[in-house]
This record gives sequence, C-alpha cells and structure tokens, in this order.
Amino acid sequence: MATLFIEVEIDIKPGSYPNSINPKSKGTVAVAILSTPDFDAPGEVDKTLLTFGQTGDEVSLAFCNKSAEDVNADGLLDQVCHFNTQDTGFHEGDTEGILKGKTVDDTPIEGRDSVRIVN
Ligand SMILES: [Ca+2]
Ligand SMILES: [Ca+2]
Repeated sequence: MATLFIEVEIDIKPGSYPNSINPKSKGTVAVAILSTPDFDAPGEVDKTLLTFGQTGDEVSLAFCNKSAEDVNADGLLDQVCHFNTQDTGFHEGDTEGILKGKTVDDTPIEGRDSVRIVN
C-alpha cells in the first residue's frame, strides 16, 4: 500500500521568484506552507517536525513564525517557517526544494517548489 500523505502547496521565499538559494549562505530560507479551503496550514501543520531541502529529509528547521500571515493574498492565513540554508543540502544544478512534515494528527505532508541555486 502506498504511503498516504497530504500534498501541500508551498512557496519557497514567499513573495519572490525565482527562488534563488545560495547554499553557502549562513542565513535561513523562508518557506510558506499555503492554506487552501480544505487545509488550514497554521492550525494543522506540526511546526516542530518539518524538514526541508534537496530531498525533503534534511533536518534544517530554524523556527516557524508564531503568527500566521497571508503571503499570497488569497484571504487564507499561511504558515511561514525558516530553515538553515547550510543544512538544506542544496547543490549547484538543483531545481527543486522539498518540504516534509506531519499534521498535528500525524498525517504526513509534502510540498515542492522550484529553486535556483546561486553562488
Ligand atoms: Ca517564491
Ligand atoms: Ca494565503
């Protein structure tokens, strides 16, 4: 049986595109988990278990914002979390970033967005 998970929409570097990431940066990358009419990201995502990077399994979480914000102006509040860039495992040529986690009731979630790796 296939693993069931909720596919979530994410926006790496909310508000900017392309999603340029410098793997050598000592900073963090913001990733927004977007809400839909069926999915309340701030309420449903377990904010302690998120992993993000080249494969989605990288333990890179720095912190999640305590207050929700609507990053894509669709009227639904979204959850923004920050990940330590140097722990994300991105390399030159990578084109996709993957976020994995769980909901508070233990259903796996996964989301993908494009990245552009820069030096
Ligand atoms: Ca973006
Ligand atoms: Ca929104």
